Amino acid sequence: MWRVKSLDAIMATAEKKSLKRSLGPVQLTLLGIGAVIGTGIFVLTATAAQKAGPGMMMAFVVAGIVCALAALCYSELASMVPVAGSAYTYSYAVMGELVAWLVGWALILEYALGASAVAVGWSGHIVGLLDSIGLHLPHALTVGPKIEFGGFLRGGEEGGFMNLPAVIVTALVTTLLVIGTKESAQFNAALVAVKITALAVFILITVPLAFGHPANFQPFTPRGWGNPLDSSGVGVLGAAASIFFAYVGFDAVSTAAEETKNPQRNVPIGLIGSLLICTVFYLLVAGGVIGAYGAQPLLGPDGVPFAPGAPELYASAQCTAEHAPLVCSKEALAHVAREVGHPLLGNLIGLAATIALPSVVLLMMFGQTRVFFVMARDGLLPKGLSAVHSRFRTPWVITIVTGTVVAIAAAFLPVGQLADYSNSGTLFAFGMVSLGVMILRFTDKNRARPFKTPMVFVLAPLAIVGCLVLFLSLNKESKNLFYIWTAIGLVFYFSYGFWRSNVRRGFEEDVPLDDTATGQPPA
Ligand code: ALA
Repeated sequence: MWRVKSLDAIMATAEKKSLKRSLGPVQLTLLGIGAVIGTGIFVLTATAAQKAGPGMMMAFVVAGIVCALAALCYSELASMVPVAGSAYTYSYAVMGELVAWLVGWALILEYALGASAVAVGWSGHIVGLLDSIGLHLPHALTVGPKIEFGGFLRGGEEGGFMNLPAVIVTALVTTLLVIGTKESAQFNAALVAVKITALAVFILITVPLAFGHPANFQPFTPRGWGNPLDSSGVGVLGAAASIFFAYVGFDAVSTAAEETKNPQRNVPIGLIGSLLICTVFYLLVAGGVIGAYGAQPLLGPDGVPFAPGAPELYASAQCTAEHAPLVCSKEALAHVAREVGHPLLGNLIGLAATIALPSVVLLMMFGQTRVFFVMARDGLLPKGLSAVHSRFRTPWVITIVTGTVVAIAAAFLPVGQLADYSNSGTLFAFGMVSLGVMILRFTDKNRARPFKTPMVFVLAPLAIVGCLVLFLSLNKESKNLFYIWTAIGLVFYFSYGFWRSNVRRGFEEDVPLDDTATGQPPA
């Protein structure tokens, strides 16, 4: 289980294989921005406010710093090993199969549940838009049922049954992915423009107002900084652990390395470029939200703040009244714009999110299918999953499996909880990548590093500590789900992957897959 897949073998398999190299640096940065700006900023701003009040600005900074540190580590590995599979592939080469498996397993939380979270965020916007034109969908079909299960599954609302819009968008995206990557990337570029425009409009209408309301920034940290050791999941660190979701997705760039032209140069540009652009936008948006509208947490009847996204919060008198506070909204930015005197622009921001969020679902599901694809190619998951469609050249079986998982989670769980589950997997993967980059500096000193993480022995440990602190700052449901998920993964590995692994069986290149990839039956 400690066997590694050699870097040379990884590169050789990639050379031979099957996905088209079609992405350049601009497309790749757009891929990054397309994957990053989404539900986090458009929706979870409300969750962050309930956890930290105006202190959520600090949460954006903390989460952004942790992501930037992880991105620097990612870039070194992505430029050295420019193949599909991102954190999973790197871990296989550096820390061995068991760690790689656990990372790949955690990436299912990141990508699949992340895609579900964004699909639910999309649902909030389409429901809001339809409401604004007088079309009210039945409540039961817009939220999941109230769930409280064993301390690791929590969510839903009174009277909810399933989130139908979220299921529909997932089905549409799955279809696009089966049709093909190239089309998807071009589609993505147009939608990135829509998102950037919406955020820019939001900043233009709210930031000037913010200067007139300095009192909205007081008290700045009504729930303190939070304590990673008490599992409450609130305060600035609790908000950072959730809002971290707003930055996730830049690693989709490295996941697409195998489909990138000149990946040695273009992958680091795509990763770091997209992260920088997003951070600037987020801080301006957060400042605008707080200053123009206010972002204080909502207190329950007992004077204690509601749990973010709790059924009681949505049922409270303040949330059911008109002009509800930010923390009640499932379409935070559209809501704030409407409430500060721009109903039309608010609806347009909602429309922009409705148009653009499916691209985030698409990118996260794209990441998931590529990770699954490589894991199946390596023999850790059943081979049949990695079948490539003869006409579209896409891993269609795995895409449909992924779509089904994403749709089920989106149907029944709320956005905030899904995002937190997703973050638990992402933080684990980022931590492992940051560890891997240091190990590789010792074990493979001489290999060319087109991008070198600066001050790696300072920045990589900081990235690891940052990931750990954010992980511990998640609420207890998310941490418990992560532990249970990991335990299931271990059982699966020792009963399947351990025995079926290509590396164990002594062939590092997968000949049958290359045959499948060309659409020909294996010889
Ligand atoms: N960062 C992406 C989002 O916020 C996943 O939707």
